[in-house]
Amino acid sequence: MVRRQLFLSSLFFLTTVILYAQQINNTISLNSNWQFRQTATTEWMAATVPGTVHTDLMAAGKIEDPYYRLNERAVQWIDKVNWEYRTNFNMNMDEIARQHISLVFEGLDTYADVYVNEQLVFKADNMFITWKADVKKYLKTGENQVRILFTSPVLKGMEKQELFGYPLPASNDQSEAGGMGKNQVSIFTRKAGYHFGWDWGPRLVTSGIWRPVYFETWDDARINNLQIVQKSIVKTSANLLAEVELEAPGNNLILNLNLLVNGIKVASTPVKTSSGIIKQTIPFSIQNPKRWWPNGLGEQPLYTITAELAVSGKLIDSESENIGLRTINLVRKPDAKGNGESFYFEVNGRPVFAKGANYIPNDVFLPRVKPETYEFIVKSAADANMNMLRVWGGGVYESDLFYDLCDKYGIMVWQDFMFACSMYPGDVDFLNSIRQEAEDNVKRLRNHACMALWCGNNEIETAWAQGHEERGWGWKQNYNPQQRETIWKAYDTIFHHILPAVVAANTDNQPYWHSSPSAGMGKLASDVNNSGDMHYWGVWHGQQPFSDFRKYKARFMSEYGFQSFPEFNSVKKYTLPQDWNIESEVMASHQRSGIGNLRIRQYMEQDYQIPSDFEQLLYVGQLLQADAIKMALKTHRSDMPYCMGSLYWQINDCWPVASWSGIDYYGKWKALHYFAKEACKNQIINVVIENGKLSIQGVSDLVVKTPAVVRLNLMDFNGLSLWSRPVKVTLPSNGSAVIYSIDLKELPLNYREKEVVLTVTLAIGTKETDQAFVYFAKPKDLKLPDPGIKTRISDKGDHLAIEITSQKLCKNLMLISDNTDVQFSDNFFDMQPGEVRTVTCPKTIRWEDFEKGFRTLHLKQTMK
Ligand code: BMA
Repeated sequence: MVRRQLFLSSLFFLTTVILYAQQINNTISLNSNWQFRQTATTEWMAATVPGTVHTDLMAAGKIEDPYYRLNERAVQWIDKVNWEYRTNFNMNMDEIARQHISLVFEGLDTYADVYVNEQLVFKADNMFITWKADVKKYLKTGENQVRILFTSPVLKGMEKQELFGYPLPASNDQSEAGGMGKNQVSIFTRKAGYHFGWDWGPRLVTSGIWRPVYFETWDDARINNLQIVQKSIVKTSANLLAEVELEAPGNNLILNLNLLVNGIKVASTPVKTSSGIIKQTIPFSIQNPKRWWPNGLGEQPLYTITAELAVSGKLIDSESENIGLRTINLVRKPDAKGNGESFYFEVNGRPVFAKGANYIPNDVFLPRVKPETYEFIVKSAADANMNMLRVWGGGVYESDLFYDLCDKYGIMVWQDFMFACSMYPGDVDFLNSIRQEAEDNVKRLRNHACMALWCGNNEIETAWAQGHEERGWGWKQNYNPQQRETIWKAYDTIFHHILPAVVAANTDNQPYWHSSPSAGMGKLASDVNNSGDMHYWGVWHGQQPFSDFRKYKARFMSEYGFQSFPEFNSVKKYTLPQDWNIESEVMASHQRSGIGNLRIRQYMEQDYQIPSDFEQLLYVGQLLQADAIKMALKTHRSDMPYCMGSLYWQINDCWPVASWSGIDYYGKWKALHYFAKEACKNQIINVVIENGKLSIQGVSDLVVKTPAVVRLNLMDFNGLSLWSRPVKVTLPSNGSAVIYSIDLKELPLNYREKEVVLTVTLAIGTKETDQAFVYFAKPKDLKLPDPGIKTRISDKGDHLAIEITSQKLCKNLMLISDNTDVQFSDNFFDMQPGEVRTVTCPKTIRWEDFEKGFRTLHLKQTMK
């Protein structure tokens, strides 16, 4: 996103105005002094901008927190009425004297008629577009007013559905919960799909000024946009182009355009104006370029490129972009033996296995997501050794900050356009709006180093399954031939024409993939494809065993997942003690997948004893989920280079809920996220027991062969060693290989499968870099001892160190802090008999208070 420097009115500015004819292009924030009311009522209340009607009503004490217990139900009326926002503000003579005064809304949600001093300026109808207009003619010196009328998105949707003539599929639109009967009208409005409900989200259809609003005041010229094209990068130099778009409505003015790299001027060029938009290309180079690498593979150096515009020697405008020097390509080339087609990201010329997760918005009420929350989620991805997030198509094109953080932490972004699990209308206005939305967002995000892929939509190609009568989600069958043609034509136009054309025209060849999953243009994805990307839901939706992760191989696994509940301390935040049962009305309302609880139970009873205690049930549920996803991540990585990506569903939550997330709404890492951190390390071992054999797969993301030692130690739960073996191995370069295997018969198990564990440790040099605890029976059948856990907490100033000793084997030790929310450096781990381990956490309260609220839970405690 182009960052416009904010020159706030100051003494310096006033002096400048008087002394110089040319003035700086100025940004005047309009985020304050807002009020709101329901239309046709008389009570104006204070509003926060950026914000939403729901959060404003909450702040005004008119509604309760919709996330608490069943409160969501009581606020469904909000989206069925209209709302009005207004602000009064002053403009001084100097401001009014400027040649141009643009009113800019970075985001309006969604049907918004904007008035300046009661003159209609525009009618917004797309949440994802930046709305702007020159409003100079409506403004005056002194007091002015901006007023916005927000029309109900669901009533508008109803109108549009009536005009369209028949409903369109929108599987996740929880219209019934919203009191709309079968009318799933979300698809008629360009607004975040998940606001209408999803299988992990509430139905809270917001309205409001959801991103900043401001005036831009300027005179002769301004910089509209700055694109940095990376032509070539070699060791000694990077050759780039700055494509600057200027707006200068007057004639025959000589402007001076300067280009700076990290504040140092590298090029300067005169520009002659001739009424309108001017595109200026400035070639420049960076010597001895430092490359940007995905997390784990190198550094993430960024360069600040600035375009400055001067008139008569006076600087009037400036735009900056932070870029990372790198190439990212999506490589899809046929295998030598005709066995399908690759699907991998090549970064700086080398294949990179994409490790990560799918990402949804961090809240239904987007404007209240704090910068710290964005940083926490992106950093959590990086801390878990991930290198990619997929910004999924039912949410929003994220805030600039999110992509800045992905640049900073080396997280590549797979960016869906905002279309998911639905079919959309294809009338001219709708298509034009989509085109505008795509252009706005592609231009805003294209310079980011993290940007790896643009993807048309989520799961629509497979759901509709054009040309395959027997396939799809049963949508086609609801329409007559003419309707089908209309619906498919809209799909084809949006995803095969408009969106790829926008990406091609506005980026330096950034890749576009028409739908996720897909086996290729015109080829539907399935669970047995040898090309494209795959969403594998056999585990979970299809009730297949976890071991089937090994059966279904993909070139790139862009979705798979398994649900869990938030931990007990998180559940307490949105429930009362009478709700502490997963089937209670409140817990069930915070579980939006109809089959969710049933599936968790079905899988849990296969592997674990189902605890009757509520907290223990939540805990075991998290272990179950972590087991599933760890196995999938390790399996996909072991399938390298055939498979080159694994993104589980989903990293985060948008409210407190049972879901597929690895981090709950309150920021607590579930067992899954700790396990993912282990499974995503650059070099891992994957131990597989299959067909009477135990084999160890070595996986490495580094482009060197690494000599290592694997130590195997079979012991009983008291620590008595029964068999051990050190093995010299070599981890492959950027790949996977079986580095050791042994017949199970050779291990002295002696029918004690339920009482022994095999630890497998990977050592590189003197460092133990990975470890696996291998059991020979299901957790529910293990004869676990009481491990005799002892802990000692010491105060280390800014953090606490918890020394944990386990006398006997301890399975899945969970550290719990009841008095303060902290994140432990490690959690949910197994401990060997006699092991001493230190875990740390930030010190947020007094040692004594922490100590009082600290406790542990381990698997044995949940078993009969
Ligand atoms: C995937 C996603 C979401 C959904 C998830 C869990 O298909 O694309 O639509 O929330 O599955 O069912």
